[in-house]
Amino acid sequence: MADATHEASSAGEGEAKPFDAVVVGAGFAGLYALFRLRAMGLKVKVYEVGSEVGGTWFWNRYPGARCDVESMQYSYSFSGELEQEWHWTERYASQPEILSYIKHAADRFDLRRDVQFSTRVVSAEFDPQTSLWTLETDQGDRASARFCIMASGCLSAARVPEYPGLGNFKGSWYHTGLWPTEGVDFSGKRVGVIGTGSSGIQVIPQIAKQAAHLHVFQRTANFSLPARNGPLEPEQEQEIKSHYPELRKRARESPIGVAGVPTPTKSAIEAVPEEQESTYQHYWDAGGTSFLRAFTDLLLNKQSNETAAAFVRNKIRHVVRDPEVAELLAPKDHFIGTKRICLDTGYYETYNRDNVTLVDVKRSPIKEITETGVRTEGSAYPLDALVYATGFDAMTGALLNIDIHVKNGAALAEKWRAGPRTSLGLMTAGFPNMFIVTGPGSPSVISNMVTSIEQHVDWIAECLAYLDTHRLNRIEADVQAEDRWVEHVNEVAARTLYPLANSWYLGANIPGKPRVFMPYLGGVGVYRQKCRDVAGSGYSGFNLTSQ
Ligand code: FAD
Ligand code: N01
Repeated sequence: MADATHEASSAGEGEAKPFDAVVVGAGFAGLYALFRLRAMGLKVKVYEVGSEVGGTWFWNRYPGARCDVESMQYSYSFSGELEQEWHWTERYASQPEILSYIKHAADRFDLRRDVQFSTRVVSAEFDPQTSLWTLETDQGDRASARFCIMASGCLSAARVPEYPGLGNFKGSWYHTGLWPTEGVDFSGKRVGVIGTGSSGIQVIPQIAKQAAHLHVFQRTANFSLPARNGPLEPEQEQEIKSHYPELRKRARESPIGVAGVPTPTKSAIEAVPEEQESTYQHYWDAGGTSFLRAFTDLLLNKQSNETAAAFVRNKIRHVVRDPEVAELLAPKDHFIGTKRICLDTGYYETYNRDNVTLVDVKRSPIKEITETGVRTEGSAYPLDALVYATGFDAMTGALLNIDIHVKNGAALAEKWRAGPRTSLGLMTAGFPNMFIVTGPGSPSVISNMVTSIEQHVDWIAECLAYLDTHRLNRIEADVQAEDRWVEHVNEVAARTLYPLANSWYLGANIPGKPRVFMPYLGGVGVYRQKCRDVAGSGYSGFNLTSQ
């Protein structure tokens, strides 16, 4: 690899520290990028806002937080030793366990020494003259490098809605995605939770156990399936560990980056009602998101989808004793699975508690946050603590929070004004040598993200090695190839029911955000092959120069 020593960039003031690559973020993606690029002999610097590694699992410390891809698969596959030595205690690990795992990986591979914590990258400028990126941080650092790797996360820009009076609340307030390190004690408190997405659905049962009273402010009911979490049986762990490489290979070639999910063979509407019922019951009892793979066309055909949705609604009605509350909790405004499906432990049962009240803020919207609590169109709710489980500016938020631009040229925010445009979700035309890990246009959030992260980082690392071998200095997505990819992503999405929902997948959760379906739905295995073909052809669709 080229020597990292070069002239300081002209962006801003002062000498920029020289590196081969600068990585933004120290979650699963940034840490693996550091590991992989360092192993190639590159001088790498990582900047991370948080004071620790972990990304998602550093920030989302709310009670009840856990993964919904089984831990034996929601984990790194790049090191056989790491796979064998780590012991997961539950089917779906809790946030503290996942964070311990990531910390362990960081220590085991001595990654921390190249990570600068508590530092936010605020700008990234590409200089076409020198072919260098210069990144500036809120701590006054300046670093320059040939390659800029954005591992800033798809769900890392936490969002609180802009309610009038937001700052007036005299009680304490929290966002699930920015949870205090020291934890929160809700004992004896009147608590409000706004939001019933995956985070709300996980945190609500836990807060309900502590609070004197919990008000849940629900705008849209979400479908949730039982996780059926439990201890990971030692035999099962051993069985997986003895076949890990094959399991990982199947995961990489599968539709969603998870091995062992049965391939459905029949459309739901081809099955008679008894068969539908018994099939859904089977998946319901097994727990997990495989429910959506019970039939071939649940995410393609409205009529088929309705059979699954009706099954889940009936389960809700069966669990929740108050029929009015059950009806409010039973989603009717979107197709099941078209908003990210939730997994829960005792969520619907929580509404049978005397200390929990569901407030329908679709019918009676939140008007303002007051000094004492929440005021809706119809009522005032006095609260001691308020929890925003209101989600993220997903997929583009963290990227666009950085002023990414070309010196005297285009800015990413301008280019993406009408929505993100990428080639393979990995690069965006006009911004040479900048790679995005699990960017919009890649399977990312529709998949087991650790599988997708490893695939992206491997692709990037191999690309950098290729440039080096061929004495090339720059790679940039070709505009026409990018247009074709964007079109392809849209076409694939349009064949499904996904774009019909007001989901964060298409930016619908952020007022004013352009509605573009962001993840690639073609499948992890298919996508992987496409990336491989591009690399194998000498990076067709990308312009490589020695400039
Ligand atoms: P992150 O983990 O988000 O890391 C990005 C890091 O970049 C953050 O630490 C952030 O602080 C840092 N950063 C951002 N901007 C800057 C900046 N300007 N300067 C410096 N640092 C910056 N996915 C699954 O596949 N399965 C699951 O079960 C699952 N569960 C989830 C549960 C929760 C509660 C959430 C919120 C997400 C979950 N996800 C899950 C998605 C999860 O985000 C990914 O699986 C994965 O952890 C992402 O890793 P990452 O490194 O790409 O991003
Ligand atoms: O965020 P969300 P999340 N007034 O956007 C409501 C991953 N994750 O943090 O639907 C009132 O899904 C909003 O209502 P509506 C996973 O990928 C995984 O829960 O917009 N309500 C919704 O109910 C997930 O999808 C796990 O009407 C408002 C909620 O807030 C992603 O992270 C756990 C509102 C936001 O739901 C995000 O999940 C946690 C307003 N103005 C997270 N604005 C696992 O289990 C928003 N809401 C693996």
